[in-house]
Amino acid sequence: MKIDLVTIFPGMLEGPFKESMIKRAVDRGLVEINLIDLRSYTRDRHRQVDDTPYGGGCGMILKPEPLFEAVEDLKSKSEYERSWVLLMTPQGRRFDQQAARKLSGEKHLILICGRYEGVDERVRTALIDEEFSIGDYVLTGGELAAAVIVDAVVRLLPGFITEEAAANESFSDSFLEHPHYTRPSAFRGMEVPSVLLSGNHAEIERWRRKQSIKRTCERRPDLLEKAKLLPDEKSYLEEIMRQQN
Ligand code: 6GU
Repeated sequence: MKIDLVTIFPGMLEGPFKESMIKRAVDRGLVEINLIDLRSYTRDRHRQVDDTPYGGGCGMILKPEPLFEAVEDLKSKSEYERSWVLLMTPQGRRFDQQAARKLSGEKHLILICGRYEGVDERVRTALIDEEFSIGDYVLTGGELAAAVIVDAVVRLLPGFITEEAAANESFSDSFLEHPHYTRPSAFRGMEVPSVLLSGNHAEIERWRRKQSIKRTCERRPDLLEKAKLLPDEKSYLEEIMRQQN
């Protein structure tokens, strides 16, 4: 996969892809990540990327010409037939795991980081395939949102995570994680649940699923509405609900 990030602050995006697992994916050639400075697609002496809004009002709007030239150039340089162009904006659809899964099937993503009051409407209508927000709060620009989306997408690429982790994915989509423990088995009077020390893997798996459902029920009941529950999971849930009421 190839990911191009178009921004006027490339420095904001340098850190996140140079560490840890995403760096490994880049080093292993699973993904190529390029930071593109929007200013390099300006032609005027002042390298102007934004301008005041027609009709008046405060704030600056990203001009169409540099964005069109950037996206057209990146598409023409790509070896892939199809490029999928995303705009990071608080007005976009809320990004979630399902969107991450869909994007991970693309070969070439171009992420445009919005800034200021927004982008010229002609960019939206003629250049962008999909608009994303990462949540209901306001960021100073789309750079951090783009970093979040790249992270979520890259970890889903084939070969990134182990088979076992991939198999767990559909479960973790609908339920929160169960509690985790590591050594020591007793710490400041707090004991690790004995089932985890029992060596009984079937029993441990049952305990974990039950804890996952309990946590989800307590903290994110909205997730349970979307979940496809197995019959035994349904009975756990009913038991937990009865205990809550
Ligand atoms: Cl994509 N951009 C901005 N500026 N703020 C946001 C956002 C994006 N997603 C949530 N808040």
